[in-house]
Amino acid sequence: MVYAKNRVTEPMVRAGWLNSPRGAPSGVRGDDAFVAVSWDEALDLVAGEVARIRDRYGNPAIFGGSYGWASAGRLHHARTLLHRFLWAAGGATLQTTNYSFGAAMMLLPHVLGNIDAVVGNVTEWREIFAHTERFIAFGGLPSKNWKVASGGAGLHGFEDHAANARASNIVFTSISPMRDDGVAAFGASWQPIRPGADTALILALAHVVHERGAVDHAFLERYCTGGDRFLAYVAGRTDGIPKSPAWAAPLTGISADAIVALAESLIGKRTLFTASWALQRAENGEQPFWALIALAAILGQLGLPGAGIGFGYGSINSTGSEAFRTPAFGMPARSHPGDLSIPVARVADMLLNPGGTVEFDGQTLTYPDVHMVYWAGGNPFHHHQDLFRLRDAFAKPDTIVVHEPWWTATARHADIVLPATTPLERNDIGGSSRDPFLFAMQRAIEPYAQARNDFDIFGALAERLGVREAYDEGLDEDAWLRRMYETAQKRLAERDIPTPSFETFWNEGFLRVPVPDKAVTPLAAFRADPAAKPLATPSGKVELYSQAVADFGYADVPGHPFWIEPNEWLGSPLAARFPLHMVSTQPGDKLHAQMDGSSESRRGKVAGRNELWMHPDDARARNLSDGSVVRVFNDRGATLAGLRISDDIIAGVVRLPTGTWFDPATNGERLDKHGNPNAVTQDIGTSRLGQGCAAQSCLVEVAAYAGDPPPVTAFELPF
Ligand SMILES: Nc1nc2c(c(=O)[nH]1)N[C@H]1C(S)=C(S)[C@@H](COP(=O)(O)OP(=O)(O)OC[C@H]3O[C@@H](n4cnc5c(=O)[nH]c(N)nc54)[C@H](O)[C@@H]3O)O[C@H]1N2
Ligand SMILES: Nc1nc2c(c(=O)[nH]1)N[C@H]1C(S)=C(S)[C@@H](COP(=O)(O)OP(=O)(O)OC[C@H]3O[C@@H](n4cnc5c(=O)[nH]c(N)nc54)[C@H](O)[C@@H]3O)O[C@H]1N2
Ligand SMILES: [Mo]
Repeated sequence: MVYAKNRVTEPMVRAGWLNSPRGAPSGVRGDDAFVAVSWDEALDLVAGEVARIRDRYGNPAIFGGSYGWASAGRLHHARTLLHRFLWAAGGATLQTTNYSFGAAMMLLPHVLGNIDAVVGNVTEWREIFAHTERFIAFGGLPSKNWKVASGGAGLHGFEDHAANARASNIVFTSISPMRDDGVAAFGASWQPIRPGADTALILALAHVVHERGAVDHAFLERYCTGGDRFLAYVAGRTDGIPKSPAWAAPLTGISADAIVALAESLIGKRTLFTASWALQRAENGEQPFWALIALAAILGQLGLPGAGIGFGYGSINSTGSEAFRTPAFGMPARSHPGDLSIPVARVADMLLNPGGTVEFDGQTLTYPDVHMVYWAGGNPFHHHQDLFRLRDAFAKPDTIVVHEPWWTATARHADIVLPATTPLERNDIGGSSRDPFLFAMQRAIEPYAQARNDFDIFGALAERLGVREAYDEGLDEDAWLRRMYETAQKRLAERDIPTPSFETFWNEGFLRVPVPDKAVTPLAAFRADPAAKPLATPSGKVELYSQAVADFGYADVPGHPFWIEPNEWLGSPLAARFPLHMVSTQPGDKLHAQMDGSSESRRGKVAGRNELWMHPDDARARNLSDGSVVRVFNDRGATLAGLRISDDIIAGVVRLPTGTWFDPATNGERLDKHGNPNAVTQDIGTSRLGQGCAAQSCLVEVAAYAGDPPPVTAFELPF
């Protein structure tokens, strides 16, 4: 991929933009020629636009949110560097929360006082194997997700944990529309469920626990607010609808008997509940997480070793690993106190509605009038929802700048594309806090063609704007790497962990943080003494009823866990026209859309396109054959995928992973030729509270593609 023909080899400027006066209409983005310019000319153009927009419209008119993972190395983390540069240049509009668990990030502080339950500070596997009797995984435990951690994964625990699980007496249950390989590896049983229906199931489980007289009232009294209100709702006393197994059965597609049996199997057992982050990347995604906390609470499980709640065991590497607290820090990102941050997934709304407002966790934010978009280290034309709407949004700003190693769809929708290096072309340090390794990422080759490090590109821009000192403090790559390492040494020394010299670390290639002696049991201190160790919620307790949330007055997030039907799911009227629920999971063979053009990623394609999983009954009903090209569509657009027929997915649900490079037709049709799920997903927030990415709530229909499908051009050069 370093030498791929679709590398960006030199600074490129869109012809329409280059030939128009700055700020004037400049033709169509995403379908225009590009012209090569020298680095000096490119840097002058970018610095000139930052200065022009800032002086004419103010810093908020520059959008530098730039969501995306970029690369593992912590120094050359493009998004961080962009934020530092824009901070030095006076500020910008940014993005807050993330696509991964944005809804949980806003909800959990109201319920548990912080976001520990979702960022990995959860029950460790060693505690699970010592204490747990029931492990209930909403969304399963797919091994593919364990390959990945932001900052890099060094310790891969899936096989060990799975082997320990099979050898243990713990009963593992996966509740998911899909069977995944973790089900077999962990010896789990698979309970299929309709997507988007988890809250109904959880409420029904609570109903059975309540009916059986198994509610731990002493726990609710001492540690929670609102236990009574929640139980009154579950019993149907507030709305006349008991959330019984019979009520949940048609919503979830699970028989009432199976719900009763599952609930009874939990009573009196040390139970750990988890949900994959995917559950909350959906309309009302806050609710299944809040409801699961409530279920763990009424069973009295929070704060016990091996029990309670922890999100994301099936979502990312090192959830449940020991608390290594590996200090992997790059250059600190900076922002000004006045910089507005929009909820991350509201980017298209912002561009399309300058001066419009958005409700967000009790606040009302006003969208700025953005004239310049700057992206480095992310691929919104892969990651955002309803990409044809994003394309409309990207038509609006005066100027769009992108740094990329490759000609992604985002680069193609920019005006100025600057060629960035890959990790093989620079020195860096990688690592992440729940993984024991800090690793030296040594440069293997010289920068390819005219590629430059983001670090140096921003340095040159900062120089032109007279703010270089603020940006890099006069330090070069080597000096920053040494400073990062010294910071890590200091943090580890505070914990009496000795470290080798920088030279030794660099030559050996890694440093390994030892396993902490004792596991940390989440909420144990609170459970031991709630008065002395209150939670950081208004009541100091677990809030099963939140007055703060209720006071927001949001119908889509009432004051306690609530079943709210999504607009798009198999139970909605729209299912008459689009009868299949599409889930878009993380891809198994890559990190998001990175290096989709590589041979490894292409090997996984079906008919040269992203793979669509479909149940045999659904394929038969549509006369579709395995390996054929199909059209996945709804009112927002269409995308072409390759069909894979499988009974690892339930009927009525299809799966189209993320990670495929968006390849829109150039004739104006809302058609993606390559199978990116975001050609058809909805661009809505999870709720007014979280405003997270709601990609999983999406109905589609699938049909055979009649005639010769158009060729995929995503990996070709756009000129
Ligand atoms: N439908 C649907 N959509 C989703 C999701 C879903 O579940 N369903 N999941 C969402 C989630 S959780 C996430 S995290 C996002 C992921 O979305 P992104 O994080 O945007 O995806 P990546 O493909 O990792 O994008 C990183 C880009 O940075 C580039 N890059 C790598 N290294 C460097 C570098 O050093 N410098 C520069 N300048 N560029 C570099 C890569 O080539 C790549 O194009 O997708 C979201 N989108
Ligand atoms: N290989 C690989 N691993 C990755 C990534 C990658 O790009 N590649 N990306 C990483 C990132 S950034 C993130 S945020 C995490 C995301 O981690 P997750 O959000 O956990 O990952 P997904 O694969 O989207 O979904 C996990 C499971 O949830 C199930 N699911 C979907 N909808 C529902 C539902 O409504 N109910 C129930 N019960 N189950 C449902 C799906 O069947 C799927 O098996 O993955 C990380 N891991
Ligand atoms: Mo993510």
